[in-house]
Amino acid sequence: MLRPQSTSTRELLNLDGLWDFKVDFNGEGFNQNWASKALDTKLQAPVPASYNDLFTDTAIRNHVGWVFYQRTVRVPRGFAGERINVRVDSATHEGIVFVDGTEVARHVGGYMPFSADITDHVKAGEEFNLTIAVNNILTNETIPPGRIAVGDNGVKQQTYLHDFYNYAGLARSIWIFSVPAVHVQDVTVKTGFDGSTGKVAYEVATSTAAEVRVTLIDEDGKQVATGTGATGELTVANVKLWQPGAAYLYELKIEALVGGQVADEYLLNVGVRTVEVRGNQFLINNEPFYFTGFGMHEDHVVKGKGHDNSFLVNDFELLKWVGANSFRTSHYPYAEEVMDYADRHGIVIIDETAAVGLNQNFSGMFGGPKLPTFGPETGNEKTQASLLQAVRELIQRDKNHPSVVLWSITNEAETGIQEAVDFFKPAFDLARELDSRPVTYINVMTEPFGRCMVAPLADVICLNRYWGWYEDHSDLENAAIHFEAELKGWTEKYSVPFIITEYGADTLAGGHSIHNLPWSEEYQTAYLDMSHGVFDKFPAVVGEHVWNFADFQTKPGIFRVLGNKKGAFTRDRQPKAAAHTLRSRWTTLNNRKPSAK
Ligand code: GCB
Repeated sequence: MLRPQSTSTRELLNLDGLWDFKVDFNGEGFNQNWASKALDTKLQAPVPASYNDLFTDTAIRNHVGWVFYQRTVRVPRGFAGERINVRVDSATHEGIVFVDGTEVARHVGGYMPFSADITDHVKAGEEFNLTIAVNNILTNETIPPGRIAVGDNGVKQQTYLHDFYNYAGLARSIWIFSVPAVHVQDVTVKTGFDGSTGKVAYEVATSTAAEVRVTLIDEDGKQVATGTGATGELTVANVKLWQPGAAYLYELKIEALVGGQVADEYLLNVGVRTVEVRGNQFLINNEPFYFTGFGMHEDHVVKGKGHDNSFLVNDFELLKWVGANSFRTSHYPYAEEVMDYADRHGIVIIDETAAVGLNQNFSGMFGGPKLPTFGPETGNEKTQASLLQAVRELIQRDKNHPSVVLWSITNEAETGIQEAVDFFKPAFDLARELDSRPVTYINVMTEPFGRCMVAPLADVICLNRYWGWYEDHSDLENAAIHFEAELKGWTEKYSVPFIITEYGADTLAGGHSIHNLPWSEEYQTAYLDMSHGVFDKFPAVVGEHVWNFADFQTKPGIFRVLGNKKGAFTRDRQPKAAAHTLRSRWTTLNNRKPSAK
């Protein structure tokens, strides 16, 4: 799905701002047709933002079900004669869009965009009533999965098997945009190079038959290659590569022509780079790449998962300051603005679906009955179909980002049983059918190398390990021994690169201990030093992502003290001592392991 944009042939109107907002406490919003008239409410909610932390009313925060957002929109006069569309960058977890009370779009999956052609429902120059109903419910058939329980007090409760809080609402932008009747519908680029000659293979889909012309423009605005036809390969002399930490972006201008006249123009940023797994190395542009960085979250005070460009810039500034060259979109796809910014600033991304919590072994910790992870009431064919949809939509949305180097299918699923292979193999196959990037999954500590059956499906094995925290708590000497023994086992069994995608210790900023007691800043730094000492012994370990970049909000009712405190930064982005420890290690690594230098 192409991001809407404003070009010489396209108009774009952003609908961010305060919307009328009403919580459907009694489940009557659809029966009473709330979308067909002005919402009877005094509440307003900002878009983009999760709604949960905005209000003082606890019932809103804890609501399980639908909420309604509404505003009037005047269609700009300049949209006249064009196809008019509405686009929702995300609605967590299900969204239904109504134009003057008529449903025009519906989508399940809380972190993906969807759009609808509303030309037949609106008129340029006139107003219409736009309502978006949003549902936060997670079931065994959604990704991520969850379960609704009803307490003895008769109140519905949402449970789920991941620790981050289930923020909901319209956390990303809403747009209307116009495209000409004949327009560019999709474009896929694949890049490579041979010596100093770059290659940009492209494939363009148009709404109806049209001629296609493409032009590649460098950062100085100079045209460096042109092509015609819906598919082709452009050659770029003296190519400037997209490099981690040193991004270079060309602009690909794609034109759809009818009778020699330009009907539509679309612009795409293109970074020329290659990604390859060779033996136990991860190569970017044929050079071994060592991942330094974090698992992150879209998480901020008040806005929850609401996208905000100020926080975006500041988070990337902190990544740069600490020497991080990469991050993982744990545990769901992030806003498209984040992906674009990473492209522009040379930050490498492991791009993850929202398939987190497919593991009933965690039900003890998170609450809920202990059921089999895969079965009629839990992960079934419908869940699997949702996972495949998640993989398809992720790749469809993010395939052209040079920053994305690896697809992550799932985080910490149960993988030691044959049902897991049956469940996940189609998702690996689909990712490989849709794209050429390597594919990974994130292995949980309870599925070690002797047990996990999904590992053979992966091009890269990612390990989340908490030696010294959940195991060998406060005992770093034994943690080091066990960590090393485990990595030895994995790296002897599988000849692939390994990335430690989580390791971390909860830490109270300002907590100190001369004895390195857990939760102190001293313990967090000692824990990191211990872990790094272990990683450096293994050439096959090609990356380290600390859990987490910053402290974040968690599900109520689990063993967290006002949130997960494993951040190297606090929730308001101030450095703990660990951030300085990481900075001194990572700023000297320069994308390479010390042992590889
Ligand atoms: C994990 C999960 C992550 C949690 C983390 C923790 O293994 O992947 O979502 O937040 O552990 O802190 O327990």
